[in-house]
Amino acid sequence: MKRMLTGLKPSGELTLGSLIGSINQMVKYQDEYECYLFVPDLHAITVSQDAEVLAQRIRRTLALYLACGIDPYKNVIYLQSENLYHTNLSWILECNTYMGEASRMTQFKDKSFRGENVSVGLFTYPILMASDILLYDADYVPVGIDQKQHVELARNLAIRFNNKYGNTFVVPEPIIPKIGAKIMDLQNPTKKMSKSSDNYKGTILLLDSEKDIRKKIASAITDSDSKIYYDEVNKPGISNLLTIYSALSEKSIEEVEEHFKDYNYGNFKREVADLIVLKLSAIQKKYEEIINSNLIDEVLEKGKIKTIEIASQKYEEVKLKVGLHR
Ligand code: ATP
Ligand code: LTN
Repeated sequence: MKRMLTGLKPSGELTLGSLIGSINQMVKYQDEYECYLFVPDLHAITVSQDAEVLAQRIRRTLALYLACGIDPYKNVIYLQSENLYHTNLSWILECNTYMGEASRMTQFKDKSFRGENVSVGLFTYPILMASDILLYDADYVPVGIDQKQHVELARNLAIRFNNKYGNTFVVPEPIIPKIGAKIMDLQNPTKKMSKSSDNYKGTILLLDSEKDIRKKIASAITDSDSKIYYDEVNKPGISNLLTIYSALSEKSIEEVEEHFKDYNYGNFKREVADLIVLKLSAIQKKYEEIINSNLIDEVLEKGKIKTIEIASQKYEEVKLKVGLHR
């Protein structure tokens, strides 16, 4: 059975973008592939975090995975920092990564341009991400478009290592959703909807109240035209809402355009909000049942044992090939 793996950083509250771009892909494929879903908490500390808030977010992220429909009995679910092999392999991969290729990562350029006190971890984190993927011989990695370049780095590192030391790693492939690979900010539809955005009105969080969801969609930036059709360049706001509706309803963009063609913007937004509320309220109901139960710890214990076993074998193989032994 092919293996699929992904993770969502607990550096903020999960958004509608992460649901559509990443989690829903895992939910869709969980019967077809052996799925590994983890919380990359070591990635979260590439930017400064409050310790208590981070610990809460780790739990909330796990509860949300399960509430979104990830089956805890079918999938391997784990916490990155509980498995030391991720950072161990990352070091070996770092020593096989060129400064030039690491410096080409556009997300680092964007993030470091915005922030002060940029950490070395923020620069090297795509290599830790490669380690997360290669340790488990993942065939497929479902991510939003912003992470495609990082999965490509993992591919390049796998190929380089295999060529130098003999076949060791599976070369992973990114799985980018056809619809919703980049859900846009509602207030600035040329920018990605992100959990670390400064404008809270632009991002829908999975745990937002119905009232907030309706307000955010009602105030989403559109245009002065009054027609509803998909045109990313001239109508980014409307196109973004059509994409959200299409991804959540699992209908094509053409079907959704046809459905809304005679609507005015107000009614269109109301129906988009209705669908988001319907989907997120079901998730929130499950989340409330899970967050204070023992399920999270049970699942993590199981995941920890299984992933340490797999990762230790891969790491030992790598160590031997590299010459790290007596
Ligand atoms: P930040 O923007 O704060 O760095 P993020 O929201 O991109 O964080 P994650 O929550 O770790 O970071 O992203 C988890 C997954 O969801 C990644 O695969 C990412 O590509 C995807 N994702 C995140 N935001 C979006 C979006 N707006 N549209 C589509 N996919 C997204
Ligand atoms: N870097 C990703 C999160 C992440 C990840 C991974 C995704 C860390 N390790 C391995 C897929 C596979 C992010 O910032 N969204």
